[in-house]
Formats: sequence, structure tokens, C-alpha cells
Amino acid sequence: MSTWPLIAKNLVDQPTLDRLAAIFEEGIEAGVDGGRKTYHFKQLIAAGRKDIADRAVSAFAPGPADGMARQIFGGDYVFLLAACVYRCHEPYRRDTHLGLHFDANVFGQDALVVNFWIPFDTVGERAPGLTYIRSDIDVAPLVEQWRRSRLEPQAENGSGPKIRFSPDEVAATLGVPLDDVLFTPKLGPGDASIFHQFVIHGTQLIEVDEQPRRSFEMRVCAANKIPHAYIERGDPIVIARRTASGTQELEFRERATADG
Ligand SMILES: O=C(O)CCC(=O)C(=O)O
Ligand SMILES: [Fe+2]
Repeated sequence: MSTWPLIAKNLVDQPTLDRLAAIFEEGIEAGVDGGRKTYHFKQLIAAGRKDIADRAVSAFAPGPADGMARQIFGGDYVFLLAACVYRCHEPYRRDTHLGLHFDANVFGQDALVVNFWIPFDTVGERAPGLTYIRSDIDVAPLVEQWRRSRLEPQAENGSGPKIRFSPDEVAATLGVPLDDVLFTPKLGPGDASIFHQFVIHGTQLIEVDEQPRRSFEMRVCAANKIPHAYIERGDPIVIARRTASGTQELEFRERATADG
């Protein structure tokens, strides 16, 4: 049985990582982040800087992630540009700190979405990595709570659908001491932590001597199985195909449709 997240050491080599860092920095310089030093690729497109999104995808897509994505999805896949992100976490800025959650909040559950989460810095000790719940723990009660909050009428539910789980809630729902079930993989620059939308995760909480962290997220799904929610939002994609000669071909589409 495979466990989540998958860890791929050196998924992005240093020259490519340097190139990506420079490309993403252009987005910050263009001011698309609104001062938060974090942006979604869709914001680049809205700001007339689709070129930055194109170059980032073109730098990343031909690498070893291509083979992994093709294997996971059994063929052609797409980059969900509205959900590809460049993220800077500055020490002690808790407003960029995400509590434990499922990415299914954004993608629903009708289509598998896989996140390649890749840091530019060493994470998991001084700079915050991603914290997960151990794969041998049955998180069905959390999934159930999440699902139920989406089925209940909003008026009765009051608080709206469940987005995040506090550490106390997780411990109470699973009936285990939290320290026993949480873990944070240590990753070096260019290593990848790879997970689907029902793997619960959050930003690692570092209390003392926290260091800054930069990372990016490339989210992909099968070309012929894009989440309904994504299509309904009319969001852009890049299709990654393999041609008859075996080379990769990337095609931008302004709006995802059911068949890519
Ligand atoms: O980078 C982080 O701290 C959170 C990222 C996250 O939640 C994600 O990539 O899905
Ligand atoms: Fe997430």
C-alpha cells in the first residue's frame, strides 16, 4: 500500500529551480500578489502576465513530474492554473499559515486532483513544511465530518461548510493524542511532497526561530476528468499531451471544458 504524501527527492533540479524562482519573482515585482507574496497563476493572467504562468509551466512540465503524472492519471493530464500557486511564508505571519484541511474544499470529490508541493528552501525544521496525519491513521471520521457539513442545509448548519480542523478537533474526532499522529516530512529545495485532495495537511507550526519559506504548488488532474467545480468556475488550464513521437506538447485553454 502506498502512503501519502509521496516524497520525491530532487524532483526539480537546481538549474530549473533557480529558473522557476526568477520567474515567480517577476510576478511579485509585477505586483500581482497584493503585498502578500503569494499568488495563484490565475492572478497572473488577470494582471496581463500570462507569460509568467506559461514560462513557469514550461519550465516545470518537461521534468520528471511528467512521467509521474502520466502514470498516476494513465495518460494526458492538465495543469489547473487557477490552483497553481507561488507562496512565500514569512516568519510568524500567521495569516499565510493554513490550518489542517482537505484540498477537496476547492476541488470537491468527483475527480482526482494531485498537488506537487515543492519548496525552494529546506523545510521541516526551521522553515515551515507541510504537516500531515500519519497514513496508518484512519481519518474516515474527519472525512465524514467534512462531507456531512456539505450536505446539511446552510441555515441549520450555521457556520457553513467545514474548511479547517483545529488540532483539538482532530484529536477529539480521531480519539488519539495529536502529537502521536502528526508528522512533517523534511524536504530540501526541489524535493516534492505529492498528495491528493483527501490527504489532510496544513502549514507546519514553528514556535521558535522560524525561518522564511518559499514554495510552489502545481496541481494536475486527468485531461478527461476535470473537477466539475473547476469547469463551472470557468478557470484556465494547460493540457500536457504526449505526441506520437514521444515529445511533450503543452496547450493553454482559457476555460476548462469536460474533455480538457
Ligand atoms: O504551503 C502551505 O503552507 C500550505 C499549502 C497547501 O495547503 C497546499 O499546497 O495545498
Ligand atoms: Fe492545501
